[in-house]
Amino acid sequence: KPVKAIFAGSFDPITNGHIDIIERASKLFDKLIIGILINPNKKTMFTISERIELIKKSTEHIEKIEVISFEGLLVDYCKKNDVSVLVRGIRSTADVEYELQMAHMNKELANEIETIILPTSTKYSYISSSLIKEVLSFDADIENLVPKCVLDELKLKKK
Ligand code: COD
Repeated sequence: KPVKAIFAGSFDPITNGHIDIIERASKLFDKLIIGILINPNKKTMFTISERIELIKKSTEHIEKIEVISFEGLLVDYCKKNDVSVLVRGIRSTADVEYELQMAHMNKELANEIETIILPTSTKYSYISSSLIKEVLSFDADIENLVPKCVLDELKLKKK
């Protein structure tokens, strides 16, 4: 049976760190879904459709992937859509505690779904969407940290 995995997140916006995980995880499974959480309570810089568009554009070179948005529990989306693996990235020990907590909770909610945690490539280990937004607001050069299409949109948002 083909194995479907999901890489879920806020992706506000997608960074080169996320893309690194997507490239590597896409080789491990028959299909990799990139799932954007719809969270009406969280203020985001990019709308869901903007985030979908940016992810699609910056992952055109990667095969076997699909970009979707979901509401509610991640494991519920997985059960409904026959997804059996949750892919997560960790940057440093600071991420580990949060990731383990989520992995245990998701295991409790859906025992048949496994979490696979991939360590980030060293060169992306300090990148986060929130830091990108913060340094951009001070006119920093972030060309190497996000895909070109994201950089263009960030600059437009700033104006
Ligand atoms: N390098 C590698 N990986 C990275 C990098 C980087 N530089 N930056 C981020 N990542 C990884 C993160 O570790 C994470 O694995 C993924 O990319 C997405 O990151 P974010 O920050 O966009 O998204 P999160 O971590 O806020 O996403 C959290 C979810 C949306 C997955 C979570 O809140 C969720 O599942 N919500 C749905 C409700 C639910 O099921 N709740 C119960 C959870 S136990």
